[in-house]
Amino acid sequence: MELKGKKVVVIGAGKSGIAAAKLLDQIGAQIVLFDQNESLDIESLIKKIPPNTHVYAGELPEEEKKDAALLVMSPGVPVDTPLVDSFRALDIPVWGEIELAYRYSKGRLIAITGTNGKTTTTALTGHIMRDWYTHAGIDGQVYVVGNIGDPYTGIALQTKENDTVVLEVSSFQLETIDEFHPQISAILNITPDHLNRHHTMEAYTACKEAIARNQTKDEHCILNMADARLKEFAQNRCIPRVSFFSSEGRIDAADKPSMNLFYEDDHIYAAQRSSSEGGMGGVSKLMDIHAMKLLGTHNVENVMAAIAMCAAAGVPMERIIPSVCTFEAVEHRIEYTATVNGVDYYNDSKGTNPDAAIKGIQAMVKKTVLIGGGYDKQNEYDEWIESFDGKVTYLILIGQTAEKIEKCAHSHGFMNTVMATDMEDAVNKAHELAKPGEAVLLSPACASWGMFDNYEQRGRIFKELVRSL
Ligand code: UMA
Repeated sequence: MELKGKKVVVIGAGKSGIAAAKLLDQIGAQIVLFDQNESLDIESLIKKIPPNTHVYAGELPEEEKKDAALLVMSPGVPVDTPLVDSFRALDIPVWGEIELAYRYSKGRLIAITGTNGKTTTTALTGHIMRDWYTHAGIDGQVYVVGNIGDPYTGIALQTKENDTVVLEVSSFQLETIDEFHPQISAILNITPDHLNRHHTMEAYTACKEAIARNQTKDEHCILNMADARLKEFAQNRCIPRVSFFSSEGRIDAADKPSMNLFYEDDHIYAAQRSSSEGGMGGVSKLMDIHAMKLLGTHNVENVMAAIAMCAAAGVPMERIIPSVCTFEAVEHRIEYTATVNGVDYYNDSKGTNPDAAIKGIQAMVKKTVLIGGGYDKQNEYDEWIESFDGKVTYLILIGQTAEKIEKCAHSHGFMNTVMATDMEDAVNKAHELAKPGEAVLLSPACASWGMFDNYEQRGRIFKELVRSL
């Protein structure tokens, strides 16, 4: 679609909407930027967007719709609303921000979705690809964008044929794609999430599966075999070649160039056969999981998915594995911080709800002093406490939820709770209680609000305090 000189309405004036407006300005479209928040700070918004943009907050005048050529949606804006219906009724196409970016980008596209693990897998895949570009002297760039933080539209026009875009894609973004077509895709897992937006598990699953919708049979889709929904997808609807990964032991070989990966006895293995040979195919040991800096089985899955994607992109295995070993956890996700007096400190400030915090505990291999508590989102903490399973020696509590969590811990027979006044007090108490050979984990199971601006600030303060012990 030629957009030069045409009017394009963009909904949502957050990161995606602003980046989309800039792209549209560069291709010569007339931009209408609309945000439903009537108290939006228009003065500060105007400084960030192209000068000729028509900006509206609260209500969009009817006349702005009539001659529009396209509606571009920010991911956080739902699509099943009367406003979006009114554009559709006028036969105006509706694209998500990633569809717009896709239409204007060049080079290889690797796209990653899933309920959990997307950000780590995207960052790791980008890290391996960047190492490979440097090592092989490839004259091109590797961009790591999308739901991970920087919008895809922000870099689309800069991309060249030799570049690789590694894109984290959420279900919100996949809801409004049309021709979006990665050469390599991955769906890491599908468990209930965002059902307030997608309403049913079927609709949510369909959004995730859409990542591979436009792929051809010679392209690649990486799927988690331990996820029954994804196994069924592979059998019945997935068009591209499938490479499976599994953290539940040995799986059959895949026909080259696909490659199945599995995790057994602390090692990651690849299983592959050439179709002309037939038979069982060869199994090769790729790496000992202790050589990687990420912790937890969920991270072994993320690593296997990244290995499969990079192998599909043509990166030799002898380059992939060393890059996996140098990759550090994404900030605030079970991020190794320091070792002080033989005690390892980890920052999992992103553990903002009990489910995420359970993953943090599961990832610990040593006895652990846990720091938790924070803003009260009315969650229940029983399952979190039950997951301590003899591994947590002390639970140090901060914030609004401290007493509620203490009561819950005591009701489950976990009595080693310690109250702290703030993060500094918590870190000092952890320092006193943890013995050499043990670990200290900040994984609060609560939001940070009330004590900190956001989880990032909470994590950074924790790290500064640990480093100054
Ligand atoms: N708005 C409306 N109407 C609505 C909802 C929002 O007008 O019904 C307006 C808001 O007033 C606000 C703007 O839209 O001004 C915000 O747009 P947005 O919610 O799409 O957020 P962006 O700032 O554009 O950030 C988005 C992603 N946010 C969401 O999907 C909610 C970011 O993912 C992503 O990093 C960024 O684009 C760049 O690609 C965040 C996220 O929470 C991290 N993602 C969810 C997740 O990971 O679970 C999916």
